[in-house]
Parts: sequence; structure tokens; C-alpha cells
Amino acid sequence: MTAQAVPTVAQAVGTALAGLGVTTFFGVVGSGNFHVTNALTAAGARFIAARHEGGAAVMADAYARVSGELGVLSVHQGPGLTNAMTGITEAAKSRTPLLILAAEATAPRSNFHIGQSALAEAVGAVADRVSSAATAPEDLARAYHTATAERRTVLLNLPLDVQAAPAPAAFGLPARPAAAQPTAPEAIAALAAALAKAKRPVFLAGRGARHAKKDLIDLSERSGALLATSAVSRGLFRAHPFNLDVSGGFATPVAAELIRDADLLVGWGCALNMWTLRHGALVGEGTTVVQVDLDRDALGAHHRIDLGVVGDAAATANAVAAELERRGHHAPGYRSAKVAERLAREGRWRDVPYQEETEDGRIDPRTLSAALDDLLPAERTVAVDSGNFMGYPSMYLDVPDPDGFVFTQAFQSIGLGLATAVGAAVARPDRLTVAALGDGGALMGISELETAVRLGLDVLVVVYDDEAYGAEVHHFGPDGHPLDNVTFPPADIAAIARGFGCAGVTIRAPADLAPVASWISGPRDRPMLVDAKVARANPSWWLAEAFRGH
Ligand SMILES: Cc1ncc(C[n+]2csc(CCOP(=O)(O)OP(=O)(O)O)c2C)c(N)n1
Ligand SMILES: [Mg+2]
Repeated sequence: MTAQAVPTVAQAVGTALAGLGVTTFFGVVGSGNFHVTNALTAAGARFIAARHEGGAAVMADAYARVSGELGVLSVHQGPGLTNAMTGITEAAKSRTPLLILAAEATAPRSNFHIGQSALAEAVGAVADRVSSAATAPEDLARAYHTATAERRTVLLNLPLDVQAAPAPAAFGLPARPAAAQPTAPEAIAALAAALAKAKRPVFLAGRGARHAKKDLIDLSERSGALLATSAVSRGLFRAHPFNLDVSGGFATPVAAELIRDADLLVGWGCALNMWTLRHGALVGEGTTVVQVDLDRDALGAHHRIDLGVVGDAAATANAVAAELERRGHHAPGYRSAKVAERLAREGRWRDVPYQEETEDGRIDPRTLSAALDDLLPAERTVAVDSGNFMGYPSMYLDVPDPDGFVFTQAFQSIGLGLATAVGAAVARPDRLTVAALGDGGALMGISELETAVRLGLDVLVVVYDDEAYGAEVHHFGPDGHPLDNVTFPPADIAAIARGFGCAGVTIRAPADLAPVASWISGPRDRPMLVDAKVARANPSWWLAEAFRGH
């Protein structure tokens, strides 16, 4: 096709998005999103062609989480969107700024026609539309603004007839987001008073505090607080002597004990949900609970709180620190030499002794994870799928910072881990990305292995292979239910990976890891998949906790 003198709406939307700073986007191309995708590419953005829209959506989500940029997804009308729905749901629940460019067949008799807006709204995404050529600039600006300023997942429907129409001349920039409201002075004073009174304060930093590391450390030093994170912010306080690491099901015994014994818990941009607080079991009876969040509706939504503060984590922490300084408050709080020493000795899962599981021809998943932790470079990204296995990589693999840990678990879907790793690896090509998967999740999302190979990504896929939906086996097995529908014959996943062009090895014992070590040492010119046949007699210890939520 020759270039048109007047661009179509599809072309203008693509070009305008590049002008708004979109550098990288993901999708699967069909006729309906062909032109918008090409226009965005022609304007300089990099298009990552996934093999399934489910993978593309998750990649865009993971890319946004790791890069801090807006995630952008491009899909065909109808099935292109339905295929992407699980990833879109995960993004919407995680408040990932994500813009979905979806072609739309508006004619009700079209075989591609479905209620796309209703579908998006049903999963918590925002539905919007480029409803005419004349309104295209403002429609795009509005959708872009909602996605970025409100951190929402936005479906931007692009009706086929509107896409084909000539575009109006000017595509302007969206309105600048309003500056955040300052935290109320009474709330600052109340939180400062609570901290001044506390003997054993603990900070729990969530996704909304990932930008506030320095501010929270400064305030914790003044008030003697210990530092913990929710799972999605793992790595924020890495290497700090008073870092408890993750609060919740993945917490070490010493961290769980210290959190339970706190007299003040302050959640910073943290939902304080059942995972982070172990269904409330990590909150002592007399513990005062404070929650700081930008979103008023988040306050007390999951757990009772004694004080709710509407505000940005960093700005609030700084204002509270200034108030404590004004009061002359500077206390050791929870920070004793004894606590520091305990954390140095038992603060990592790797320091916690365990009884090796011996099962013929199978490796203990903890032993596997610890050995990998030793082999992997420090500059790494860990992406974790869902399942019984998920705690092993989440607890035994160190991560450099929160961008190094990508946990697409808000919808608790299995099968997202590999695409998560692809999106993260595109965002951070300087780091080796580890995709930690169960055999169930691996085989569900396996088509994106081709994407990883084609893109030459620096990815190590580790499959914790128990030849079962282990989560279900351990959930129902103890009650004597039949397990035939959740157990599978052995699959040679390493051979499958080799078929995709990866290096592939099967691991049954620590000694089998030698090829992994040599792959890691370079040149890593293709991804490697490790099919680890893991011991499976016992459920993971966090699983029983998770089942309480179902
Ligand atoms: C899309 C989806 N389907 C089904 C489930 C229910 N489910 C939760 S864990 C699990 C088993 C996962 O198996 P695998 O990936 O091998 O991990 P394992 O539990 O064996 O460690 C299933 C089927 C789910 N969470 N998401
Ligand atoms: Mg399994």
C-alpha cells in the first residue's frame, strides 16, 4: 500500500502515541489493528509480537511494572481481545497503567462483534472509545490520561469504520495530571504522635511506596522502625540491617515473629490484605494499625485500621519526619543490637534449616532454589507464576530491588509467569531474567517461549516440575479425594524447549546443575529451560495459609 496524503485515524492514533512517549508495545496483529500498529512502529516504537494475546497482555503489564512507563497492548477485534482478558484482569487489579488499543467491530451482525466495553468493565478496566474522526484527538488524550494519571488499565476501542476515516489535523497532548493534594496536617500530627509513642514500630511498604525508599528509611531511622514490604515490593529495603523482607506468607519465622510483636504497624501504599497480614495473624492483639494511601477508598478496605492517612507515601513520610524532628523525637524503637543480630543470622530463608526431602530421582525445591541463587548473577529479575511451587523462588532467590521481582499474582492465575518474564526482560535487557514456573503454568503459557527465542532474550526458565497441579493435589489429597484429574504423566519439558530453540536440561539432583552454571557463564545466546523434577511428597508451608482464602 502506498502512503496516503491524509493519514487515517488509525495512523494518526499510532503516530500520536509515539509522540506521547510510547517506546515499546506488545500485541498480536490482525487486520483490525494492523494499521495502528504499523503507524506506531513507523513513528519509532518497538513492537513486540507475542504468540498469544494472553501473553502479549501480560508482557505489556510486566513491562509497565518494571520500566515505570505506560504499558501498551495492540489487539485484533473480538477474539484478539477475549484472548487477552486474563492478562488485562491481572493488570486492572494491579492498577497497572496500561492502554489497550483494540480494534472494534461495531456492526452487531459482524461475527467479530462482542460487547467489548462491557467485557473490559466486568474485569475492572476502564472502557473508552475513539468514537469519531473529529473527536479522535481528545478521545486518545482522555484514555492516555486515565491510564497514566489514574494508574488504570484502559481499553481504547478503535471502531473499524472510524479507524479508516481521514484524521483531523491536530492531535494535541493530554492535560497534565493535577498535582497530588498535600497530606492533611492533622493526619501528619496523628501519625507522628503514634510513632513517638511506639516502642516497636514496623513499616510495611507496598506498591504505592516503591518510589519512597529513601523517605521511609529516613523516617524509620528517626523512629526506630523495622522495614518490611508486601510481596510486590520485595527488594525495596534489600541489604538494610533492619530489613525484614516480605511480610505475609513468605515471611521468615523471625520476620513473622517481629511483625507480630510490633506495637505499631504502618502500611505505606500497601493494601494490608490477607496475604500481607496472613489473614490478620501477623497483627498482634493490641497493635495499632495505620495506613497511608493516596486512595481514600483503600483505607481500611482489607483490615481494621486505627488511623487512615490520605497522602503520598514519600511526601507523608517526609512531613512526619519533619514533625518528629520539630518535637525532638529520635528513638531507637525496635532497633536493638539483638534484633540486628537475629536478622543477620536468620533473616533470609536460606538461613533457616530444613530437612532435605529425599525422593528418588527428584530434587528438593528448596535445595534447587538455593543452588540457583548461588549460580545466578546479582543483577537479575525474578518473575514468578502461580502454584504450590511459587514460594520457593520468591523466598530463596535474592533480588536487587523491586524492579527485580515481578509478581503478576493479583488475579492468582496460573500461566502468566513466562510472559511476565518476557515483558520484564524487554524492559531490563541488562539483567538476566528468571521465569519460575510450575509444570502446569509452563505448559499453559509455553507458546511465548518462541517469543523469548526470537527476541534473543536473556531468560532462564525454571520449571518446578511435580507432574501435577500440585496446589490441587495438596489441597484435596489429604482428604482422600481422587487426584486423577490433577496429576499428569511425565512430560519432557526440556525437549519441548529445545524444539523452540532453547537450551534445555532436566535436573534431578544438584549435580545436574553443571550445564546451568556453564550456560550462565555465557554467552547466553539463547534462553535456557531447566526442567527440574522436584520432590513432591509435601505441600509448601505457605499453601495451607493461602487455602484459607478460598
Ligand atoms: C488460569 C487458572 N486455572 C486454574 C487455576 C487453579 N490452579 C491454581 S494452582 C494450580 C496448579 C498449578 O500447577 P503448576 O503450575 O504445575 O504448579 P504446582 O501447583 O504444581 O506447583 C491450578 C490449576 C488458576 N489459578 N488459574
Ligand atoms: Mg506442578
